[in-house]
Amino acid sequence: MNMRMTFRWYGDDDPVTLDKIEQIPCMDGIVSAVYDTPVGQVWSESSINAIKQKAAAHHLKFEVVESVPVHEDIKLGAKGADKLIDVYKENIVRLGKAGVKCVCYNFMPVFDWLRSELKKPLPDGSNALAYDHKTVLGMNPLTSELSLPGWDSSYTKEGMKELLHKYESVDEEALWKNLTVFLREVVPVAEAADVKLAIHPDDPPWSMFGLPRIVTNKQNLRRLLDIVDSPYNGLTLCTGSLGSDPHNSPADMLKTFAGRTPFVHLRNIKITGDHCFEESGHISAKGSLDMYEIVQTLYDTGFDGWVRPDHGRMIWGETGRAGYGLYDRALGAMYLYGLAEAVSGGFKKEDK
Ligand code: DNO
Repeated sequence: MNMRMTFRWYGDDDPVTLDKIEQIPCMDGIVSAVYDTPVGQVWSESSINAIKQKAAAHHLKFEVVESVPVHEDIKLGAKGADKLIDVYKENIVRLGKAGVKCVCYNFMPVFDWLRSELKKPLPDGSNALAYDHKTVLGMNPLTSELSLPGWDSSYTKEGMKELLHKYESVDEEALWKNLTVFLREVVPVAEAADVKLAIHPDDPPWSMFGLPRIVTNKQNLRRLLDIVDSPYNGLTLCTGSLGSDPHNSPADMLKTFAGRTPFVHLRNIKITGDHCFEESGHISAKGSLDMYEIVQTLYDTGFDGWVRPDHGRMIWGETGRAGYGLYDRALGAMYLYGLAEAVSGGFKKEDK
């Protein structure tokens, strides 16, 4: 197994700085993105290279981008989508030139990941992200004051209304069609640029606000990978996103889609009811997923790619970007690294 441990870094505005990330013992690199350019525009080579240089100054690689966002007009199959797909291709080419090897993206209409609570108090005095389906069903996306990292904060109320209206005519099959167009265009460019595309599942993996969601279960992941049968059309297997539906087994998916999964988000969730969960830290004992089994599967299938700890709780009084503090993610990284060391039969000096 060649499991490279990475850590998400949100750029210069991130309170979790690179010098801190560097001190987490197992870190190979950062996962980041260009944040100074609106969705649908070409990323400047200088912005891309600046991330690479800043990471290198802290002995960290920059091989994974999360995310190159897909413009809504591509997901909608709207007029002008072809031009936006060309921009996407150009970004892949530029990233490949700068040494990026994997690009994570998602195909969720309008919203990226969604939670009903950003700071749910846990019994130990920490707090975590949580999702309660009833609460979400009661939310009005036009007036919601929730703001999450990953959401496009540039929506105005009017813009959001218009966008939701446009999706009224896009059902699941239409979304599949638009994803097919996108993949058939972009995957050959990714192959030539030696950049693995890795789609992130829908989080949570069910539909809400009447919007279609299709990257949700094993059957649909298979369908997606078959659209273009290439290792460059791959998955970001997010154990927490898929695992919040008890019908999904992340370990089984890792086994089934071995060789097509360049990037894995290793996070746990605790299912607290029907379509309800909280993010209780990484270790198996605190959540519903068996993280040992998951890392064991990576080992058994000869995983060769990048992983990262994902959302952490806020502990030790830390404040900051919900889910993306330093402390609990660092604990998660060490735990995962420990599991990997154990399943692979112990640390070998040549692994250093
Ligand atoms: C949330 C993240 C997502 C993810 C995107 C990928 O914490 O896992 O925002 O980055 O969905 O495009």
